[in-house]
Amino acid sequence: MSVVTLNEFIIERQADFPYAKGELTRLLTHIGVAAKVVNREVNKAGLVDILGEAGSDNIQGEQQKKLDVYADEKFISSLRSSGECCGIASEENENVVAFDDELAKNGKYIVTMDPLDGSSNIDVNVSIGTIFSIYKRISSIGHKAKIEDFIQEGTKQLAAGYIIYGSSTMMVYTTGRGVNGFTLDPSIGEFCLSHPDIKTPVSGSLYSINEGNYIKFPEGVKQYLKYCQEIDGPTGRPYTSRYIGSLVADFHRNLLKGGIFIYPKSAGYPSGKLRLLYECNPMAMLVEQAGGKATDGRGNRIMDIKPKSLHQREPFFVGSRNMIDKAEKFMLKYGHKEPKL
Ligand code: P6P
Repeated sequence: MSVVTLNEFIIERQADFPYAKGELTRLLTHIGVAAKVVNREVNKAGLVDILGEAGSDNIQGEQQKKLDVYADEKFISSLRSSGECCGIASEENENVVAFDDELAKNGKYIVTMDPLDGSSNIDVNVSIGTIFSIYKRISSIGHKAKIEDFIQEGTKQLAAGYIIYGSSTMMVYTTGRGVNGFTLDPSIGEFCLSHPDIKTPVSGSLYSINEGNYIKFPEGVKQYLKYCQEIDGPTGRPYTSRYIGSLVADFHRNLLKGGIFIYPKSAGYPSGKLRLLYECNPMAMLVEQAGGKATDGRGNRIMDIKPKSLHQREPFFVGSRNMIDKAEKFMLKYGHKEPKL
């Protein structure tokens, strides 16, 4: 079977976007380049620990950057040089990064991203990831990006995706015409199409949630967990609990195998923990394109939520359609309010 590289695939699909005239193509290509650079450093992370803690000087005497700061800088510089992106909202930066060079100010797109999600897992060699969304800017071209360019509903996303730095490194993305996965072949330094047209099973038998927070969960979540753990062979229960604590890794496994991931609001996180703009919305676009569902546990579609701020958190229920519907029924019946502890 002939290998299709990410760049070949993006160009082949460019025809889907006649209006984009190759701009979206260039953006996605630059994201792919930055992903390869970050992948190289993530794979060396263990060595850095041997040679010195992050934040100290490495053997070249250079100041060793924390990997998430490093990833943030790499993606920002790659997107800036694409000439298509006028600004970035990143988990690593309190405010938007609005580019002020002429080339970038003429960019028609903005990117929201978590450059290295789950980075606390690096020093224990657990999979981590980069998550991104691409939107058309609202403010006028030729000027610096403005906050209104970034606080758009998830339904306005033109593209969304993630890179998972795991047992292999993959880039999974959608431009609204299905979901495709590409595995990095280190021998040629290219992402190659390995998972064409990903569809997530309508039902699954995996549930992913941090059960350590059980006492802080709303009653609806507690009752749904009991449902998952009951013995009922015909429905495949008890389900299997699988929780890595790295969103990209938990999401990727459930996307391929079927399952539900829940980070609900709780007494500890009254609005949930995950960020709407650069964690929930991109994953919501991907899962819907793959036939799944993403809600806030109160019957609201994640992508319909109008953001109020850059780093806004939302409760997050994402995965196989039938499992989300069942969880929402428990939330409706038993309540989604977090307990007062
Ligand atoms: P907890 C990682 O810090 C992260 O942002 C997501 O990748 C992950 O799903 C979640 O937090 C894990 O949170 O509270 O279970 O450790």
